[in-house]
Amino acid sequence: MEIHNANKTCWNCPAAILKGNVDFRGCGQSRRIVPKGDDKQLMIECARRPELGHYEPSITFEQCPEWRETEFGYLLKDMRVMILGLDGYLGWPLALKLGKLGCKVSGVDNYLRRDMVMEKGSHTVVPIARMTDRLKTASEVLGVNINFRQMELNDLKALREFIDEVKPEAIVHYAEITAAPYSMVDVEHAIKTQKNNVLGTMGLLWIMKDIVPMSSLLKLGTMGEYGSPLTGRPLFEGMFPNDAVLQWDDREWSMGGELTPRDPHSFYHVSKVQDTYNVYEACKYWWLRSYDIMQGVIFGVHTDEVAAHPDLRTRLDYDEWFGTVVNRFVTQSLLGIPLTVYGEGEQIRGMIALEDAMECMVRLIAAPPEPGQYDVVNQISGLYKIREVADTVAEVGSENHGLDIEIQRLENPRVEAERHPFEVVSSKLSKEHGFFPNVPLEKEIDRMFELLSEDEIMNRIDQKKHVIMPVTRWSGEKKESGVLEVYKPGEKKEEGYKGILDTE
Ligand code: USQ
Repeated sequence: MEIHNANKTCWNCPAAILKGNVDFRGCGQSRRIVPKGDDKQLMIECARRPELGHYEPSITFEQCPEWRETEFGYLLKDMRVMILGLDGYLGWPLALKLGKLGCKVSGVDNYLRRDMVMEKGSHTVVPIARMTDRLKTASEVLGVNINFRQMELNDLKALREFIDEVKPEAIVHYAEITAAPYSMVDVEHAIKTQKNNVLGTMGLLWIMKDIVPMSSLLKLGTMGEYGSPLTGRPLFEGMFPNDAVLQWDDREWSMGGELTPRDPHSFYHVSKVQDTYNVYEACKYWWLRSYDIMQGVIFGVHTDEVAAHPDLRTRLDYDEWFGTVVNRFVTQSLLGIPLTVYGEGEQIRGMIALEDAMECMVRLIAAPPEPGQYDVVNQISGLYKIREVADTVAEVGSENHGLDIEIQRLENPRVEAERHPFEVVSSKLSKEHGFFPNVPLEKEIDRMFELLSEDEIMNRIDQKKHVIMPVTRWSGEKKESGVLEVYKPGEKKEEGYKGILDTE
């Protein structure tokens, strides 16, 4: 089978030097790439192979000796990848995975996530080592050496210096506050979230423009940018397809290539929408290149690398602010707390296991967008109703781990549609990047039960169990949600509509 990125060329390669040869013009989705001077051809130079001089950017990854074959496609040899937010739930496993694949990994973090979870009186239930120990163990156990610097993303001077020193060929931007409920606590938390996320990304874009305009930016967005629109219109991958037409007022209006409407469901999700526009504009003005990755709700604890040693594990949160729904339900099961389904539980979300999400990221890093290209992928592997997730966690917990689990429906602390159409298009990862999900929900839930049942972790889950019941309401009130109903898994009849995931 042909490797998915074999035919990409220098045009996609971050080592290609375009400056001086090419004039870029861009407006919206219409782009013109014009050779400079009298030349009729586009010519480039290669930062990695200066001996080639000026040449046409037509060498494919398959032909180029700087790209080598891996299980995730061709990957640039010793590719310099910088991860912003390297200490986080996703940043750490990705750093290890890329390091194992031979990338030169660097990264920054200011430990904000550790601080915020502590501020809310909680802790990660999977204990994580201090950064110095993490780095030491990564080197000793996996042979992965990471160039880490503690840094605020908003310290533009320090960030600029580090990026200038490393000259990353890809930058993964995970350095954002990730939590919808945290952003809804009060005005301070809302402002902190938007300031950190929106301004952090803005600063990064300007620095990339000045120092590494050819580097590809992998920016973590969220499926929650689209929300769950009641019109039921498909959730395309960021933009309307070229042939999309709006029929209105007896006329047809072409929508092709326009960004699709966003309908975020918290001030956190709004910050991601603002990032989207800023990244989109930067690609347009400065010919930066970016994947905006609309990731669904992530869950799980496993990748081969984090499982290699206890000091390499990644964090797992279960509190109402930072714990995502599957992770919360598994810890609740272990504590004997009925699983906290908000509202009707008919909300549908796209989800993806940690291990699968990491594979997607590697595949995207291996296939950079073209100069000026702002591309969006919807990164999910399945659609689930929240009630269905609760049933699945309860089933795996009782069948494989002997637990007796109940489910409780709570007054929904959020303002969100509890019953809605949900039709998601997620075809680029499979069609263009060769990704097919490997980790079903049940499998990862089972692995979570295995790991979280360890004595030390059970103690940690028990220690902070007061952070489980939600008290942050989107209305601004502070009170615990009342219980609407308690039931046994499988007792409630499955309603008809399931959501549609279009991967073709
Ligand atoms: N939910 C429950 N019970 C719980 C927790 C959540 O019913 O105990 C429901 C929520 O009401 C919501 C759904 O589960 O309808 C998902 O909630 P979540 O807390 O797992 O996820 P969310 O707040 O949407 O945010 C998470 C991540 C965020 C990411 C997003 C992807 O924290 O960083 O952007 O998932 S998405 O949901 O697709 O927007």
